[in-house]
Amino acid sequence: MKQLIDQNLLQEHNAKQEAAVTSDYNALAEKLDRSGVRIDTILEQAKQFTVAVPSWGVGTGGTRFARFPGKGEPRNIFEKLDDCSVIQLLSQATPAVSLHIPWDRPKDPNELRQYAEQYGLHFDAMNSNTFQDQIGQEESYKFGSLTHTNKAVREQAIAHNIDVVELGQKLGSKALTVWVGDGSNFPGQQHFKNSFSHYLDSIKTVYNSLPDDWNMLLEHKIFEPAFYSTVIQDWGSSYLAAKETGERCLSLVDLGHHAPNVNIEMIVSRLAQFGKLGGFHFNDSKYGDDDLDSGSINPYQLFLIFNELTDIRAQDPSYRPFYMLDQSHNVTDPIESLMYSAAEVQRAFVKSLLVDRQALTQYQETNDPMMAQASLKQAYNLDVEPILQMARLHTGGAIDPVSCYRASGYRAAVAKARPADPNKTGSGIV
Ligand code: LRH
Ligand code: MN
Repeated sequence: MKQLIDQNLLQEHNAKQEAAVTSDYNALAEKLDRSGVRIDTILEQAKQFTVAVPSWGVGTGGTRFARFPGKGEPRNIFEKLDDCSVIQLLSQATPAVSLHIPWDRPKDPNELRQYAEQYGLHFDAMNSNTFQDQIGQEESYKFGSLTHTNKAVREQAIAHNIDVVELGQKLGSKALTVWVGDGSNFPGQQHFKNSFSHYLDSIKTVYNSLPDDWNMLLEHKIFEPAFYSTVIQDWGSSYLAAKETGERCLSLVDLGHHAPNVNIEMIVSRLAQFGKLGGFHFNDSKYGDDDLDSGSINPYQLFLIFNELTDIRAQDPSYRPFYMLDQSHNVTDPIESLMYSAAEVQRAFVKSLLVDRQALTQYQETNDPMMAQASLKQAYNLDVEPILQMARLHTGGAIDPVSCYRASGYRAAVAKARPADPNKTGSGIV
């Protein structure tokens, strides 16, 4: 398999740390043994855990005010895949890449598929885009897309989504994520029922074009780019639309798309209880849709979300929603942020496996709130880093991906190979 980080450097990096990791791992093994947990069963699950990376996440992100491009930014989908291959090689947790169309539209899908496969990468959910107007586009999405009052605009948006599905089939993807920014900036500007009805008709037409083994994931968002109302504003609207549309139409939860302090782990439980929890866009935020690194602001919330997911999987071990990172890296090296974030999501998952569910259920049934929350904190407060390090070591990754990446000089090398385009500063998330 092709790799862009020297194997000797990776092995030397690991060799220096292996003894320390093994000693930490054995100490944790002994500690877990005392509470009847076999660490190797946890390690196996940690090694299986994966989360997809967003193709648009390896470029430098920005805000509406400015974007400060980093060195060696990828200039096309092939360079984006090169960077994604480095993230996968060192983290061993991100073998899938989620594409955004038209940003990543390849001239030859087969060539792109082979380019990814040389790195052991495959394609996760496809993302359509009817929140920007493309050059030469017939109808504008200024006042919406799938919900627009004008039928011609809705049909154009429907056709785009169907086209993305067809492209995704050639690339081996198995899902379409639909996020629309459709909404209004003024009270009275949009008819809530009519716009939602347009959405339902449009999304049903896209759904009817879906291959039998595909899922469609509807992504809700509280605001932005619309600042008064958004057609798919919350999990309720998303759930209703998914229910109305069909069995393989599910809801996707982007953590940053909720008002501050909303109980997202309860939304996860609700959607799963009614069979409509299809996937996640992991990130973190303090105020709005900040798209900050997962676990960087509120790691306990991330743990509580996985606590719900592990509880759900206790009933149905085959249940596996789509997991993807959806972040904007404005001030860090995107490769470092994505490797670190993948490990933070993996950490939340591993900690959720260490919750004593029998004890928790007992405390819940007997209304012992102190011991109930303490049983969650007991798992959350465990340092599971040795399990994550051992998982990477066993699967050919780096014990410490960020320091190995820095030692590799990859960023300096691509900075030379990819001279910056002085005109491409601008603003916006990508
Ligand atoms: C919208 C969103 C959506 C993507 C976009 C890049 O805020 O989360 O998932 O299409 O970011
Ligand atoms: Mn998202």
